[in-house]
Amino acid sequence: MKAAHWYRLSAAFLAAYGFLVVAHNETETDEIQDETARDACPLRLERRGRCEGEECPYQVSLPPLTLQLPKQFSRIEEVVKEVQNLKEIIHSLRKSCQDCKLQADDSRDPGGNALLLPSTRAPELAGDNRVEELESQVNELSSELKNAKEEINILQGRLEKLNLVNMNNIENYVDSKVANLTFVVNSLDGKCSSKCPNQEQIQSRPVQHLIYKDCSDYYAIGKRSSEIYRVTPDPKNSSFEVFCDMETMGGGWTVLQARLDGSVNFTRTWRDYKAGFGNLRREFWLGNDKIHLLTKSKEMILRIDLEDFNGVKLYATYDQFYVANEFLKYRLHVGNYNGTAGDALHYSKHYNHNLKFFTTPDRDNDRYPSGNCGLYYSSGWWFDACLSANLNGKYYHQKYKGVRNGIFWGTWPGISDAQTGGYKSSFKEAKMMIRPKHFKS
Ligand SMILES: *[C@@H]1O[C@H](CO)[C@@H](O)[C@H](O)[C@H]1NC(C)=O
Ligand SMILES: *[C@@H]1O[C@H](CO)[C@@H](O)[C@H](O)[C@H]1NC(C)=O
Ligand SMILES: *[C@@H]1O[C@H](CO)[C@@H](O)[C@H](O)[C@H]1NC(C)=O
Ligand SMILES: *[C@@H]1O[C@H](CO)[C@@H](O)[C@H](O)[C@H]1NC(C)=O
Ligand SMILES: *[C@@H]1O[C@H](CO)[C@@H](O)[C@H](O)[C@H]1NC(C)=O
Ligand SMILES: [Ca+2]
Repeated sequence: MKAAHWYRLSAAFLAAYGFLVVAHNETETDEIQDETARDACPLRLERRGRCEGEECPYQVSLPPLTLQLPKQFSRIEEVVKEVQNLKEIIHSLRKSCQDCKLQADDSRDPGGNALLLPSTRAPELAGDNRVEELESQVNELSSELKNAKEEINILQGRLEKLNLVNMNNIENYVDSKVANLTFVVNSLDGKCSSKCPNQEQIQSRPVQHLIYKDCSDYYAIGKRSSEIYRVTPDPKNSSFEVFCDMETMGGGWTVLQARLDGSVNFTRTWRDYKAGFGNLRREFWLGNDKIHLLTKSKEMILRIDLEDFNGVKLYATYDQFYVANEFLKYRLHVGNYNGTAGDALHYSKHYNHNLKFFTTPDRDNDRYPSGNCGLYYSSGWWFDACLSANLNGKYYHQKYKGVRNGIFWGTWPGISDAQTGGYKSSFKEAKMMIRPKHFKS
C-alpha cells in the first residue's frame, strides 16, 4: 500500500470538505436568524444593531452555498474501510497460518513441503486424522489468502486512479465556483435593490447618503466634467478616488489605467500593483484591490483606447470584465470582444489572457514554466506564456529594438510585420476604463 499517497489524498479531501462545511454552517445560521425576511429575497444587505453616522456595520446574507464535488469523493471512505478490513483478515490469516505451521512441523518430517501438497504426505502419518484436518485447513486458508491478495491488487489499482483527483483539480474547481458565485451575487444585487424591504428602509432614512459606487453614479446625478471623484464600490470597504471620463462614448467611465507620456515607471512590485500607483490625472494604475471591488460591485464592461505614433486611434470593448481578489491572484475574466483594435486579449489558443493570474516582476503566476514573464517584459499583467497584449509595458517615445517589452497590442494593424532594422512599434497613448453593463446615458 502507498501509505503516503493515502495521507495526502485524505488530507486534501478533508481540507476541501472542512472548508465547505464551515461555509455552509455560516449561511445556515444566518438563515435561521432571518427566517422572516427569507422569502422576500435570497440575498440581503442590511444594517445590524444600533449605530450612528458612517460606522454602521453591515451584514450580507447569501443564499445557502452548495458546491458539487466529483462523486468519487464519497468512495474514498468506502475504499479505506475495505482496505482496513482486508488488512485485518490478512493479519488473522497469517497468524493462524503460523500457528498451524508450528503444529504441522511438530508432527511431520522436517523439510517436507506437504503443507501445500497433501498428496505427498509421508505414509507413516496416513492414519493421523488430526494432521489431515490441519492440512485441509491450511490449504483453504492459503487459497483464501491468494484471493485476498488479488483483491488487494485490484483495490490498489482503484486507489491509484483516485490519486489523480489531486489538489490541483480541487483548487481549480473551487476557483471557478467562486468566480461564478460572484456573478450570481452581482445579478442578485441588481434584483434586490427593487425588492428588499431592508434596502428601502436604509434608503428612506434621511441621514443616509447616496453611495456613489463608480463614475456612472456621478454621471447619473448630472456630473459631466471629467474629473477626480470619490467612489465607494463596496459600502463595507473603504472609499477611494478615481478619475472619471465623462466624455468618451457617452461618459460614465471609471478609468483603471492611463499611459500618455512615460512619466510613470510601470515596472513595479506586486504590492505596488495591488495598491495602485502614479497620478490619476496623468499616468497611473488604479490598483488591483480597487479594480476588484469595482468589478465586484456591478457587472462591468471594459473599454481600451489606443493611439499609435502615426495618430491612428482604435478601441476594443469587452462586455464582460471581472478581476478576482488577491487570494485568487487577481485572475482576469474578460469576454465578448467588440471594436476596431482587434481582440488581443484572446489572440489564439496559445495566447489568451482570459482567466490568467496577475504576474509582477517579483511574483510569478504566469503560464511560462521556465521564467517570469513580468520580469522579462518589465510589467505587471495577466500574463499567459507570455503575451499577445501588455498595456503596462515600458513607455517608448518611438520605435525600439530588442525585447518587445513596450506597450503592446498584438492585433494592431501591421504590428507584427517585419520592420526595417528589426524595430518594434510603440504606442503613444493607452487607456483602460470600465462602465456598468446596464449604463444608460
Ligand atoms: C456549526 O454550527 C453549530 C451551531 O451553530 C455549532 O455548534 C458548530 O460548532 C458549527 N460547526 C462548525 C464546523 O462551524
Ligand atoms: C454558473 O454556474 C451555472 C450552473 O452551473 C451555469 O449555468 C452558469 O452558466 C455559470 N455562470 C458563469 C458565469 O459561469
Ligand atoms: C523602473 O523601475 C525599475 C525597478 O525599480 C528599474 O529597474 C528601472 O530602471 C526603472 N526605469 C526607469 C526608466 O526609471
Ligand atoms: C476591502 O477590500 C480589500 C480588497 O479586496 C480586501 O482585501 C479587504 O479584506 C476588504 N475589507 C473589508 C472590511 O471587507
Ligand atoms: C459592436 O459594436 C457595434 C457598434 O456599437 C454594434 O453595431 C455591433 O452590433 C456590436 N457587435 C457585437 C457583436 O456586439
Ligand atoms: Ca513562470
